[in-house]
Amino acid sequence: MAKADLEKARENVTALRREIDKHNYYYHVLDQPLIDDQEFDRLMRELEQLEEAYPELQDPDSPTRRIGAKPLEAFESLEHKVPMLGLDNAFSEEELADFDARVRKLTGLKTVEYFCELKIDGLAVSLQYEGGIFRRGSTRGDGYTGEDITQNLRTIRQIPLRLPEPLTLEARGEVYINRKAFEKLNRRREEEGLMVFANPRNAAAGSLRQLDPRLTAKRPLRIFLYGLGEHNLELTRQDKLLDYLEKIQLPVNPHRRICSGLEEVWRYCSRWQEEKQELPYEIDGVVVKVNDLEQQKNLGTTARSPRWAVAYKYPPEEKMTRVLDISVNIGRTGAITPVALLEPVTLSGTTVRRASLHNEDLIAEKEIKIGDTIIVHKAGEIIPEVLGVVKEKRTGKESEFRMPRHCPSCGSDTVRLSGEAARRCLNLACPAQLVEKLVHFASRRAMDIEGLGPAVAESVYNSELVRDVGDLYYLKVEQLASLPRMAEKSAENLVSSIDKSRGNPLRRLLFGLGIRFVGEKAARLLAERFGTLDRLREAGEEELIAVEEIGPKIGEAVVRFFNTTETGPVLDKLKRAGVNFTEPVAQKEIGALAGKTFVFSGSLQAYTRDEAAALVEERGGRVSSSISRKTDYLVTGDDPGSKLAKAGELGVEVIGEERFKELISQAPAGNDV
Ligand code: 3BA
Repeated sequence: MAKADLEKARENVTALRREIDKHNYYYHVLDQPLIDDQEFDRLMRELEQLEEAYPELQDPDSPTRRIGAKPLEAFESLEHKVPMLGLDNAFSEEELADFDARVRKLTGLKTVEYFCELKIDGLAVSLQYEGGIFRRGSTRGDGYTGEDITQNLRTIRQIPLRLPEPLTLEARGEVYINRKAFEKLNRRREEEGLMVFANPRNAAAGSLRQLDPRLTAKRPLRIFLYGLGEHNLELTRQDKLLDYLEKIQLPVNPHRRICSGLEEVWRYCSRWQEEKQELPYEIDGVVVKVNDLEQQKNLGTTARSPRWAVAYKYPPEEKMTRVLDISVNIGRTGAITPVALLEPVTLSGTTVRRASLHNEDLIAEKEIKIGDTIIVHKAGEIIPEVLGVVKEKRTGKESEFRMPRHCPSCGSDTVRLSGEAARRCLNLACPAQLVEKLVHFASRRAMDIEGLGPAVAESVYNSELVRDVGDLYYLKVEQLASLPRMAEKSAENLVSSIDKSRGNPLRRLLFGLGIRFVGEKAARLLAERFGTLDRLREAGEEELIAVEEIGPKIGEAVVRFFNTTETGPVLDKLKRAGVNFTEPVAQKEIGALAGKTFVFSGSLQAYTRDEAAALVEERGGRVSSSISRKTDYLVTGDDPGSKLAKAGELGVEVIGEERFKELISQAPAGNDV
């Protein structure tokens, strides 16, 4: 009887899983739901209950098990058996024509048949299916090894956990986020005091990099597949490859087209330059591929990219809008930055409302007035920048902007020090500066205290609970919960993320302290060299600038920081609170080449640059791209170039490949610690 029950349940479970997989496909891939959400939820609950009642029927690939339970410690790396190469870019019609000319020359064809795909602005990933089951997924990484992000990819509903046929293949594509979903995500993060993402691509990348798949599951990630890695299919053309991916129910971008010859390709690129605004996601160009797979094979690849494909990249967008007003921001160093408040416009998919004007000289140089019509673009596709004023649009009602003579936060006089572009508030106790210092200290790359964004920082400052970063570690849940707009739960979360930050390595603390000129990199170098905050504190300028890549500007700023009267009490508070003041000893520091800096010039016979660099780093040495007095060895290969002369001038020891091999073999790689 029990046996019969189990068999019956097994049949039900199998049928339910099929049914749910089907609805997932119709809903998430085809965007044509067959049933409404309640009905779908009912099916899921039914399956969950059966799996609970019959544990022997549980299956890690059940649709109930998309989201893994445990966060990872770190991502494992995963080797790409077929490398995931990069794409060559073409930035103009002419460069596209060069690509076509080269393909025609190499194939001997008069007209080449191309296949054009929209270039999704996301993150390349690889999905491995074995016997139809999604087994592993990874990022592109350096093209040869990526990170195993299987847990995170499983949360993407568009990715089938099971294919309709028991195929073994590796599909490749791009994970992305729709523009609307991106804006919604950012609005929510802003409310929660979390760091907002600069663009949908960064949001997608950040989401895939979460160690906790439950967080990834909350992000609106999507995917388009466009290629194959390892597989044993018999395919002849790129267009058929995509049709095939579509047939096995993987999400494939519907906008794609065979174009015969350059002219048709160009028309396709131009058309989408006009129409890309209408798409729900961002594209940054068109990928043009030789359609015939045999021709692709004959064209082959270079070390970096296939010769049969090119990415035609759209020029960055520019838009006209109006300067509604100019306000100022006070930074953590007291620098006062003018910011243009703009009539909102969409630029490469996101709404732009503000653009930094950097300083008063720049405003004067560009002759920007309040009320002006201006042209904005995004520098590096991220940061909005005012390109110039459209003077023809002036009405005479525009008004001149003058930098405030008094700090809008504390009222002290603002001054412009000689040689500086910025006007500053010099009051070390200026509330706006102190709040910015807190925000910086808590930022992701510094102490990574989640939930301490600008709004919360201002609130804890105004409440007088916190005057400097040291006070953060003495905050109690009850104190925080009594602040306006702070829920009990958020207060608990904040205290626990502050608590967690106590254990951060010294380099994060150093960066977070906001010492002038000490960015992330300098902080890391100093932490690695001195090991503890106390030793760093004792170091003189001389000792500081002896560190590779630490110059006098940084050295002086560090000394000044420790000599400033405000510093001592803050460090004492941090120390008493049990904040970690040490840098964990990296394996590299105990290697046999510890402290030695190598620069490579020209190509080596036995190793690629990356391999040679890895050999040095495994032994505790460092590799730098430029030569300086602090370089220990210049390793020369074929065609060493100008670095050789520089080494001569600086008296740096020059060694050839043979000597390099000797050094490496005499200095075995450090053991794991
Ligand atoms: N097609 C990105 N690479 C792409 C397979 C080749 C390729 C891309 C593409 C190399 C897109 C480089 C990373 C990579 C898979 C390697 C596309 C897109 N085709 N449509 C020709 O939409 N962003 N990116 N991905 N292998």
